[in-house]
Amino acid sequence: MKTTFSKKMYAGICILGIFIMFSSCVSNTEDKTYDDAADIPVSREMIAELTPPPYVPTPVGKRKAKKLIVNMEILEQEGEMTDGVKYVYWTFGGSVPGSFIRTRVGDEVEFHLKNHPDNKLPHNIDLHAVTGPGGGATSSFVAPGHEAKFSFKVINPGLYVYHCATAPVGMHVANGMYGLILVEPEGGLPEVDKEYYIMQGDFYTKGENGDRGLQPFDMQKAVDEDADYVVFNGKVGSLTGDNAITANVGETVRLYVGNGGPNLVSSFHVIGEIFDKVHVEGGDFINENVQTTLVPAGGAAIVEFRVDVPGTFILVDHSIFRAFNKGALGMLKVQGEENKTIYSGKQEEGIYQPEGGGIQEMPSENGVVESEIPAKSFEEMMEFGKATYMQTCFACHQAEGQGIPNAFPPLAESDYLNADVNRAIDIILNGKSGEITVNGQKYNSVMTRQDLNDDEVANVLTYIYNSWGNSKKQVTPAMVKSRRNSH
Ligand code: HEC
Ligand SMILES: [Cu+2]
Repeated sequence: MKTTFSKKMYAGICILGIFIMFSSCVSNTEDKTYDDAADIPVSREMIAELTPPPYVPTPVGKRKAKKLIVNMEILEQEGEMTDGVKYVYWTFGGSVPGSFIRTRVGDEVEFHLKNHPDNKLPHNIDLHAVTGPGGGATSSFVAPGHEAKFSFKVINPGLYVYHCATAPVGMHVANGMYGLILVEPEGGLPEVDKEYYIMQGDFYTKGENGDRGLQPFDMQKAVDEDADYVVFNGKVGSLTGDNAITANVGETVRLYVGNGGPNLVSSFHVIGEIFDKVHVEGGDFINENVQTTLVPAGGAAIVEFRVDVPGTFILVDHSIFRAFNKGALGMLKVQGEENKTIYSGKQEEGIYQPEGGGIQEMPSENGVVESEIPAKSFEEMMEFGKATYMQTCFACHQAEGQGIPNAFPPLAESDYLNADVNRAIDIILNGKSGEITVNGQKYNSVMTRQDLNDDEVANVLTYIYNSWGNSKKQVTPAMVKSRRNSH
């Protein structure tokens, strides 16, 4: 009632002042703003586009509020947690996290929740974007082979989690039943170049991290909050290597970041980037220039940044053992021109001698000039090599070169290492990412380039090749130097 009246009044004023106030008339009559989003009328129907991670549906832009039909199918299906480890996921739409739902304020969502006849259990959905008891849970409870329908009006803009709320709730969530629903404000969010969907979750398996085979859910570990896997988008490696998300230098990137839990909160961070903007907790409040943002279990955040330099930027939960040992690691690969002002790369290295002599020049780039350093005996190389190993390599590859299953490949009796000396030198000089197979186990992770001079590389590799059952090769500084120069 109130709205119709004020619309007419506006039209009247507009006609009187049509020459002076033309532009404001157009905006006021065409796009009336409503104090109460519940009053926004809907025109026509539309089937919602749903996307699996890391993709998001088309932005709402300037579209009017609509009746939006969401067809969501629940599927219980076996998937891969990491190489050789299988898990039965319960999913909204066949992915973990579930399909991304994109709406705008004022939309009336007609939700069809379908429980596939092959499923074993009843499920439902609680959407945090719903104003109503249980967020829709009580109205959406549905047995296998059935479909439940309910509808709701989205009245608060923001990024919201949805999840299953069927008992035992924790178990349904732990098996992957969560996702994100975005409610854009009238007129849509500002345009950006790239948008992606990332959601963290913690998983609890009967076996330990890396134990092979089909792993059942472990209720006691879940209660104890003792996670075996903490991952982005449902599995280890969902966003690394060929699955990395991408952007070009100069582009703006928006990440819709959720956390399904069930237990752990996420300290979301992108190594080598600063978030220009964070929609804190997915709401209206925007913080700027943020390094790490906290994403609570059952919560979300929208982060935005411009990528200025090329390279691989690593996405992590900065509770850092989760990233390097439990899977919470992803990659954003940025291509384009270098910008040496923003980031130079290593410019020079000198020898620092506190007892005098100041900083000496080191024949840096190409390593140490051999003639200046007398050649070392094999015993000396082993000794220096061990020292370098214990300083730089040990943290990941472990004291006896045994590595850590699923995270860091072994150097002890490594068929990969022994097969090719030049390749091993290159890995230390340039770093390594992408899938490799070491002694029959697949690894798909990142080793950053190690800042060692030719002598140090030669020593450490000689030490490794002559320890732990390896092939007893000797690596000389000259060999390292020629690999360095070949790039
Ligand atoms: C921060 C952790 C980390 C550190 C430190 C590190 N590595 Fe690695 N390394 C890795 C990872 C991860 C891989 C596998 C990369 C992949 O999946 O592509 C790897 C792979 C390798 C490989 C090839 C695979 C194999 O097992 O034979 C060699 C050789 C190697 N590293 C040697 C070294 C040496 C020597 C050092 C020390 C100078 C070192 N690494 C330091 C993490 C690390
Ligand atoms: Cu469920």
